[in-house]
Amino acid sequence: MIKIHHLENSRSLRILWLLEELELPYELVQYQRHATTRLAPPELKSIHPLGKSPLITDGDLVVHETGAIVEYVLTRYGDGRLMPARTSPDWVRYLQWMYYAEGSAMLPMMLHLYAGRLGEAAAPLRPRIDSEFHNHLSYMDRAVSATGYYVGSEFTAADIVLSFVAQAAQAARRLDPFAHLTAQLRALEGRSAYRRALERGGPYSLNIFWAPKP
Ligand SMILES: N[C@@H](CCC(=O)N[C@@H](CS)C(=O)NCC(=O)O)C(=O)O
Repeated sequence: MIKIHHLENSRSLRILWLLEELELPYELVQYQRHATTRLAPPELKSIHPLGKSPLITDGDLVVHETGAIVEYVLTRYGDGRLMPARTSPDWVRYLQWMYYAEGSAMLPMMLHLYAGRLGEAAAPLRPRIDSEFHNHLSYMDRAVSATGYYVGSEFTAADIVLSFVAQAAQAARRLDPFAHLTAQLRALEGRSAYRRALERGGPYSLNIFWAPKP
């Protein structure tokens, strides 16, 4: 059975959500962040040297990195669900979104997060961070404007993976101008599988990272 090594308030909720959508059984191992540094506890490094979450084990196999975990789970257990067929023209679009989420869209979120710790010293970075926020969020907003999904008119794992970007933007108070993305996030968070993942994973908030200081 798949075991999810789940760090609180993290990207890892997406993997619980994926398995809930697929109605696959899984074992959950919970990890708490350090109260001050917010980093993952050292025990995660005994599963994988990076010590990051999400992380799954399936028998002897250890898989890290959200996109790879999603790809592994869908290929091994998905029976064609939550992704377009490889022969479909939508498949390459799906692939792009899957890589884009962590490879590109998270960059402005992370820059914003770390620049926030520099206070005024980060001022020269601000225009670039802000323009990249706008660049990515408007691109994502346009993409979901027609159907509410990134790929065609079907809910896919790309919607799950990219939801974290929208949630981080929401915590940073940057999501409101993007009406389609905001509506999509609301709809996704209403899905019963998402609600079950939240119940199982425990309290979830990204405000501790991205919310602006009062
Ligand atoms: N691109 C990686 C990012 C993994 C990552 O940085 N996870 C964060 C949680 S959102 C983490 O484990 N942080 C704790 C730490 O760095 O100690 C993925 O999507 O799997």
